[in-house]
Parts: sequence; structure tokens; C-alpha cells
Amino acid sequence: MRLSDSQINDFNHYGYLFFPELLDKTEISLLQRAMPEILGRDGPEVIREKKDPSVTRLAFGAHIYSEPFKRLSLLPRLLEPVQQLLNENVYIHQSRINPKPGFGGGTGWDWHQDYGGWHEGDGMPKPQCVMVGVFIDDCSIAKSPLLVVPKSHRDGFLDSIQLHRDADGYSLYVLDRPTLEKIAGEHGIEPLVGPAGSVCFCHSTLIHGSANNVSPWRRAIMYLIYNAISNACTGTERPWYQNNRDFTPLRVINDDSLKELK
Ligand SMILES: O=C(O)CCC(=O)C(=O)O
Repeated sequence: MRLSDSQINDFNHYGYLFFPELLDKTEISLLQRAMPEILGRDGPEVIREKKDPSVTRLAFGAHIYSEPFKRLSLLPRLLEPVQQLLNENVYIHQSRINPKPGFGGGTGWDWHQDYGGWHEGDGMPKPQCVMVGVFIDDCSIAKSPLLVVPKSHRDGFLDSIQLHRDADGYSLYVLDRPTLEKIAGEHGIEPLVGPAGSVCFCHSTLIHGSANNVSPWRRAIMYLIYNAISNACTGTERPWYQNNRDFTPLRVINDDSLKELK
């Protein structure tokens, strides 16, 4: 999929692009079918909710060990726009599924910029990477959607941001309140809502967060972090599922490849 010049300008201006239903129902049902096995894995790549360890908070690396998610990550609809936005070849630095189950089981994410964790934790030189969010379930306002602050990527990685490191080693660079008040006061906050199969492309310094999902419904999103080859990470501390060390440039596969698993 080729982005138009105006879509590229919008990404640079607002810090994100949103495409409703970029994947069709067959593709989504194949991804949904793969979810229970992924969320039930017992390796360190699956992080549990602190208040209820029976609930999965994040599943890292599914694009490596799950065939449907591997194919998803290489579809031209995802990979070509990222190559255009970064203007070069890319590899996947990290992927994570945030299943966000209902009834409050899927807890929120404080306001943060993702780039901080990759820069400080993995030695990513510049914010030359794009986070692609693929909606595995419908994401409505009722399901505590992903919230973004448009244009907040423009100031780069913010000094006022503070590192919060979880015991499981998952770090978040969380914004202080006055900074959020100022930036959100200027630019507002947008919820990214749409049916399953919708896709967002976000700049790595775009401020985002979400609330606890108190609805009765799950709203899973797969986040694929594509990094420019020239921006490969230099750190080696974090494991394969958080800091992938294979910098081989990705090549697109046939656009029907995911559907062929049916
Ligand atoms: O999906 C969400 O609720 C937010 C996830 C998030 O902010 C992240 O993974 O960086």
C-alpha cells in the first residue's frame, strides 16, 4: 500500500495516521484464533497483570513464534507505508500484543512516549521508528481505547519525562502532570476507535496512554515496532522478545498471505 504525499504530510504534522478496517474479517478471525495460544504461553515473553497473574498484560514477540502474526507483520499494507514514512528499509525491533481484557482486568497505561524505553533501554539512536497498532478486536470508546495527543511528537523525547521501571523490567517513560496539561491543553486528546482490522501508524515520540478497561469486552491491539536499519539498536541487555537483534531488512510478502492460512 502506497501512502499519498498528503498522508505522509499528515503523519509528520499530527504524529499518526489511522486507517479503519485495513484488514478484512477473514484476516482478523485468523489473528483472533491464534490469540489463546499466545496469551497462554508460559515463557518470560508473556507479562502478567500484577493484581491478577492469571491475566496477560502483554505478550511480546508473537510475530516470531505465531505464523498468522508473522505474516501480518510482512503484509504490504503495513510494511510499505512504514518504509515510506522512514524512507528506508526496516526491521522489527519489538512486537507486543496488549489484550486488554474487560471487567477491569486490562489495566491502563499512564501517559508516555515509547521511544524513551528503546533509547535508554536498548540504545536506539534516534526516534526513527514507527509503532503500528493493529486492532484485533473492535475498539470503541466504551472499551478504553488507545488515546493519543496529536502533534505531541514534534518536541521529540521530552526532558520532563520520568522512567518508571516495573519489576518485570518493562520500562515506561511517564509524563509529569504539568507537561501533559500543557501539551494536551494545546492539542487535545484523540481516542483511536474503529472496528477490528483498523490500523494506526504512530510516531515513536507521540504521547499516548489508556485507561482501565472496565467494559465487559476484550479489546486487543497488536503493536509492531518497525525501526530503520540505519537506526539499529546498540544495546544488548534486554532479551530477544524486547530488543530483537536481527537487523535483516524485511521484505514484503503477497498481500493475501495471511488469508491463505484459512
Ligand atoms: O493499548 C493500550 O492500552 C496502550 C498500550 C501502550 O500504550 C503501549 O503499549 O505503549
